[in-house]
Formats: sequence, structure tokens, C-alpha cells
Amino acid sequence: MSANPKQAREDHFERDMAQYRADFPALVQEVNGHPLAFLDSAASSQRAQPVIDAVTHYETHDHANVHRGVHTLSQRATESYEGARESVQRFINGASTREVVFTRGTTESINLVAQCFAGPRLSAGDEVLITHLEHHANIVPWQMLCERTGAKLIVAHVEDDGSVPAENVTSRFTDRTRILAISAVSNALGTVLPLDEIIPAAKAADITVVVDGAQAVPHQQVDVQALGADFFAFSAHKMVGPTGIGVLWGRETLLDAMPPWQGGGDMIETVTLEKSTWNTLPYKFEAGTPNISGAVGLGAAVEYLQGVGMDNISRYEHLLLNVLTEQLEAQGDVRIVGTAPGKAAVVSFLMDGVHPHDLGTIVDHHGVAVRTGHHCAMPIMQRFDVPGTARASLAFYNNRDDIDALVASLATVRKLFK
Ligand code: C6P
Repeated sequence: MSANPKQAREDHFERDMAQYRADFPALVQEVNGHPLAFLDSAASSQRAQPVIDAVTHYETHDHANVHRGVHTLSQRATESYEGARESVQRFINGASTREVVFTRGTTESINLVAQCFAGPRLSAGDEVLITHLEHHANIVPWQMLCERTGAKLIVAHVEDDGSVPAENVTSRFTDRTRILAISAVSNALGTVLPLDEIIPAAKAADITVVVDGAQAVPHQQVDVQALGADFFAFSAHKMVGPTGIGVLWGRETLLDAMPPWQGGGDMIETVTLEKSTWNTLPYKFEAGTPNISGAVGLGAAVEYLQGVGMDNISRYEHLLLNVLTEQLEAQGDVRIVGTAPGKAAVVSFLMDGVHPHDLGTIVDHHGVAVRTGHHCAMPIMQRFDVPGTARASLAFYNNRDDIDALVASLATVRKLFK
């Protein structure tokens, strides 16, 4: 225990946060004869036990189709599904559950906006603005749309340290900019984008703002009303929830004015052989039997995260991020790619003379899980002229031992390859 009161408080906080690791059963195992050090949460986080329990309870006792049956199980399933929507609405401070559309994840959410909102509104010569660090999910749907409509894809510059000052984005606004599609946090570099400056400027210029929130929601409190964007997309599996479920939050007036996404059951109000009319929000965008157990898991995930406290998660992950960054910087032969101030819990790095895939394979032999490659963000890899990186990404269930395990395994990489 430190004599310095501030340090003592930090130590106490760190010990408090350490208790949550026990809620993640997958972390309690050996991989290749070593305790697992899971540093790949940006790709997909581990599941919290309360999430696993909620899904198991639903699957064991309550499963039936939703919105369709008068029988008890269907009502229970509907209550669980809609209860999850309410939990999500509270979690992101949406104005109403009508604004919370369940999708398969961030990718589907962005495609939905591109096709149903932007598609009917864009004409040749209009502009869609993105940044150079976007994930493919926030590039490709816009490229496809531009191809179809004749609109142009404009790309805001990313600085050498991976930062994106607001000016880099706002200076690209023209009177043809219709859509700004932008990440809140970069999955490849960890850059946190200054959306609090960018979004008001975009709204003042009458630009529709679509935020890829996949890497923001797991790490910081998100308030969609305060943020002021028009659409916000995220995935459950990056925030201790299940795969195959995510959210598109959108302003009710915009969602209401959009045509449906897919046709089928549940998204209709009436159907005759001549014509169909659409259900109310958000069901208009949820055709077919949805991922009910996924929604239950997502609901449990947001309740769990709120129990831990998003501010605590942010604070603890920053503490770990500082430790990880310092330790990697101390290696001498390691270069961090993306050093923007105020980063989130992602560190992309290269070791001199070692291909990232080789590094990833060797550290795995030591039980350390990192992602290697282009991280589904090839343009930003091209921007930095690297084929890919190794990426260690943190969650609040990590600890200093995980970081020590990574650093120790780098010594073996060095021995084998240099
Ligand atoms: N990034 C990563 O390892 P989906 O696959 O739809 O749940 O999320 C796509 C996505 C969109 N935007 C950002 C910023 C993301 O990080 C991701 C997913 C993972 O970085 C898997 S490629």
C-alpha cells in the first residue's frame, strides 16, 4: 500500500475492479499450458456469467416466438425481448424504445441506414464523408451506395499519430455533403474522435450524421441524445453480450420516414395480395423471427455493464492502457501505431523485423490472445504503409498480469525471430 493518498485510492480502485474478472468463466483456463491472457476484446469480448445465465434461463424456460402468441411462453418471450429493448434504451439514453432497432450488429445497422435512409436521398454529385480510419463496415456500404447513385465518397485525413482533429473533418464539408459516417473510436488505432466538436458542426451544415459506435459503447458512457447524431450503431458481442445481435439507434422522425429494410412477418400492419402496410417503429425494421435469446443476452449485458459502471470501466481501462503503453514503449524494438492523445483501450504495434502474424502465433503459444492483420481497416493500414499490426485490446476484466504475460511472450518472439 502506498503512503501517497492519491496512489492509495488508485490501488484501492484497481483492487475493486479486479473482482469483475471472476464473472468471466472463459478467462479461467489455460491455453497452450499458460494462463489465458485475453487481449482481443476489440474483436469480441468475453461473456459475463450473468449474460450466460440470462440466455440459458430464457432458452431453458421461456422460449417461444415473440409478438405472435397469446400463450404464456410467447408472452414471457415477448416481455424478455421488449424488456431488453428498454434496457438498451436506458443504457444509451434514447428518447424512446421506438428508436431502438435490433439488428445483427454494427455492420447490418450501417447497411440499413445506407440502403433505407441514404439510398433514396442521394443523387449524382452528392457527397458522403468518412474518415481514413473507418472499419470496412463504415466504408464498403457507402462505396456500394455511391456506385449505385453516382454520389462521391470523400475521405477526411488522419494525422501521423492517428488523431483526427475536428478541422480535418469539418474542412471537408461542402454544400453537397449529405452524410457524415464516422467512428466514435477506431478499432485499429484506438483513436477517440472529437465527435462533440464534429457533430454540432455537421448538424449546423444540415448533414446527417451516422456514428459507428462499435468500439465506443463497451468503453465509455454513451448518451445518444447528448451526442446529437442521427444514427448510432453498435454490436452486443463487443460489450460482454452475444454475437448476432446489435442495435441501430436512430431519430424517430428519420426512422419513421424510411422505407422498410426487409419484407416479411412482423414488419407489416396489413397484407393483401395487392398491397402491404407497415408496422410501427421499431418493428418495421425487424422482419421475421428475431434473435430473441441474443436480445435477452444484450439486455443482460447492458444491465451488467451498468452495475459495474461505465465511468469505472473507462477509468480502469485507461489505467491499464497507460501500463500497457509504457511497457511496450520500453521494449525498444516495438513501435506503436496510433499514439493520439486520449486514446481508448486499443494498442496496435509492430516489432522490428517480425511479421505481425508470426508475433501473434508465438504469443499464442504463451496463452496470449492478440489480433494480428489489418483489423478490417485496410485503408488505415495503407495510410501508415504497414501490411498490418499486432493489436492488444483491453477490457475491464483484464489486469496487469495479462500485460506482463504479453511482454514476457515478446521476449520469446525476439529470441526466435531476431
Ligand atoms: N471490429 C475488430 O476486430 P460487427 O462485425 O458488425 O459486429 O462490427 C463491425 C465493426 C464496425 N465498426 C468497428 C469500429 C468495429 O471495430 C467493428 C468490428 C472487430 O476490430 C472485428 S473486424
